[in-house]
Amino acid sequence: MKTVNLSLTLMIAMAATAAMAGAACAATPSPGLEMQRTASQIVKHEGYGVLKAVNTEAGKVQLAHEAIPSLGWPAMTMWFALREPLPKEVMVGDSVRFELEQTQSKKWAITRIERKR
Ligand SMILES: [Cu+2]
Repeated sequence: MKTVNLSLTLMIAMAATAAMAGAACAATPSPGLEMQRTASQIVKHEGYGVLKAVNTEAGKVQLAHEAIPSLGWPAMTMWFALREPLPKEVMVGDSVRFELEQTQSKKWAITRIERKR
């Protein structure tokens, strides 16, 4: 009798768990969950190059960057948006180390830039 009671309790518990799981799947994900997923997809890449020009108003820098293996990019000269203002000590002609990430609109932005020492 004890065994029957136990398995019945177990079945009820399992049914309840299944119902809860079903409800969770049917519910639309909360905005918080969506944000976490997006954040975990952002990958940072590291690059090196020379600062060629600065457009302060547009918040952009032109870099002659070395190849970036993590992106499969060859060396080239291009403009990048800056996430934050350029640090004062970084000047045109400086060798720099920078970090890049892709924004939600698929554009590349520099999240960190510093003089290479
Ligand atoms: Cu490039």
